[in-house]
Amino acid sequence: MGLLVDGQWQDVWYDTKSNRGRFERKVSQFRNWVTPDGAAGTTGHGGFKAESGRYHLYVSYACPWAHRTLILRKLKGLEAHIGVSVVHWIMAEQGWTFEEGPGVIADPVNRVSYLHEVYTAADAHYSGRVTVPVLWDKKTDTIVNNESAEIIRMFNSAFDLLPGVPDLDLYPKALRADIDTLNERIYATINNGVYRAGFATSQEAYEEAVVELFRTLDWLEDRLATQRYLAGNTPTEADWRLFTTLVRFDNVYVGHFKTNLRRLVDYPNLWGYLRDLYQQPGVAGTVNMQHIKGHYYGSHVTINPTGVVPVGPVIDFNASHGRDVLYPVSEGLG
Ligand SMILES: N[C@@H](CCC(=O)N[C@@H](CS)C(=O)NCC(=O)O)C(=O)O
Repeated sequence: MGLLVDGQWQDVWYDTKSNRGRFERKVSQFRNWVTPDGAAGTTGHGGFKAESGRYHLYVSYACPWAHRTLILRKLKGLEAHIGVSVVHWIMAEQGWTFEEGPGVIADPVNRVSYLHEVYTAADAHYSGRVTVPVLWDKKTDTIVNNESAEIIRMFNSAFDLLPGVPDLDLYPKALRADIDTLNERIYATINNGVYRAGFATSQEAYEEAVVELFRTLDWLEDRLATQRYLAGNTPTEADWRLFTTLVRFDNVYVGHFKTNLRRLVDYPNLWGYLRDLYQQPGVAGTVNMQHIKGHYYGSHVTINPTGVVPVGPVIDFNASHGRDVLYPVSEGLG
């Protein structure tokens, strides 16, 4: 676990001391966009045209942010157009590596052993954290973007003209304001909230994060009593962003990050909703619980010094969810 300083790798843990025990996530630095014609996107410069086989995605199955990009890649039929490499679940002295192991997919593009070498290949003087996901451009040999929220937006629409890409819009114009509002609260209190709880090194910082986290879960539990998905009757980007945290909740966060006021299975609506999303075609294949549990319990030595990974809990994501009562699929299609 570490970071790059002027292109040199240093093995250091997160600094929470300077901020009264609070974990603060740093802003991602590569912010260019792939667009249908190569024009500049929301941030950064242009020059990154959507072309089949041009881009490569680096992910960890363990990471909830990277997991979003894998789901969008799957749902948008981009597997044939964008290659993928998967790091080993243990993030140790050298950060993310491509050490051999079940589920690990080595790097056929830069042929590196460590993810930090991908960052220095893009910028020999890079300073900052070495995070997944990373979207790499094989044509100009650089990182296009390392911010999951932006990568999923590109996947949602930039590649729509390529063959086999389904007509599926997870960020439809009419729902954008709603999705943005949901994302904002869910990011701060749930997606990043579990990390704020788990990485806190003061009681006060931990409790603050846990209270906000469960307040939002309670709010969502009510919302999902009358509607099948967060923004209505079909899943949108907001659902997939929430999903990757929820699917890790009982298996990891409740124990490892101490977010244990309630388990997810104690929320009937959220739990049914999670199973509903898990059972959508293609999604279960993006969930690798061995990498997920192995990563958190095995890599965060400040939290779990023994690295022992718990055996349970027993959770059946395939149990029937009953959510179609709220909005049957047939109605959606008809
Ligand atoms: N804002 C980034 C966050 C990505 C991120 O923090 N990924 C974690 C894994 S879950 C990581 O690679 N951490 C390595 C580190 O912080 O050194 C995004 O959403 O893409």
